Amino acid sequence: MLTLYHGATAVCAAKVRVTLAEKGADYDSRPVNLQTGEQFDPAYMKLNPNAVVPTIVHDGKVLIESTVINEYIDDVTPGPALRPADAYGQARVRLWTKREDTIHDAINTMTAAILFRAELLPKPPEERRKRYEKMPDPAKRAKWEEIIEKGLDSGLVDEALARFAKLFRDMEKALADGPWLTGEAFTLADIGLISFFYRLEMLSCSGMWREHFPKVSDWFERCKARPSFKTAILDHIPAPAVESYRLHSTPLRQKVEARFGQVLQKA
Ligand SMILES: N[C@@H](CCC(=O)N[C@@H](CS)C(=O)NCC(=O)O)C(=O)O
Repeated sequence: MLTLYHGATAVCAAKVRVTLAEKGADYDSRPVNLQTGEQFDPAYMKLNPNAVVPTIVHDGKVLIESTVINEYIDDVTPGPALRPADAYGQARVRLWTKREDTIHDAINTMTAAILFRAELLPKPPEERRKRYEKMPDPAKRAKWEEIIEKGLDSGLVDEALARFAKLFRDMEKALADGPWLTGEAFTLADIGLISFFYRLEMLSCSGMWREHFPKVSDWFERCKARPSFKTAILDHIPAPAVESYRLHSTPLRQKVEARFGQVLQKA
């Protein structure tokens, strides 16, 4: 049996849930509440010393890192193969999945600048400091502090937008031979990006591709039409969370789109 430690809205965990859904694999669900800090629980950190989700335990074997977990699940569970059989095809999938950590970092920047900032800024500085200090990784801690304090005015937001601009351009080019990122077959390359796109949509940022990248827009609609989008993503995200994302992001939508337009011109 496979056990998945995950968070309802956590995009990296959703990546793994999509893979499990596409494989038709059952799992024992262990929710980790990231809002109340359950990721820092010493028992959980024994499994995942980085204090993040996802983590899987399969027949007693522990595995972390969503991209690695997705390949492992593809290998050990029955169901349709989510990577080509040949080495070159697998390498082409990996060229996409290799980028996922840097794209996740950019997604995290936008979420922190738009949502986490709105939630944390009204709290007393002492309480905010306590939240930062819990993070074991000093680089991540410094990033959070910068973004929560400066919001969209942080230079890290421009870096994130530039990363999206490059990703969308590369996707638009690849999808000329679509319908999927590596051609005819739906693979882990597509799966790795779906929850990231949905997070950007929840943050009212979908204009970034809808205004400029038609093939990317069509690709995301195809992803959303797959049953796994509902069972692995939509069904897990509570309505109040969706509403909170909408509420905090709608007033910032135009500002983000304008900044993205400038970044696109420069890139
Ligand atoms: N590279 C890791 C990143 C995992 C990660 O950062 N997960 C986020 C949710 S998407 C998390 O657990 N954040 C909790 C925190 O930072 O406190 C992976 O792909 O598994």
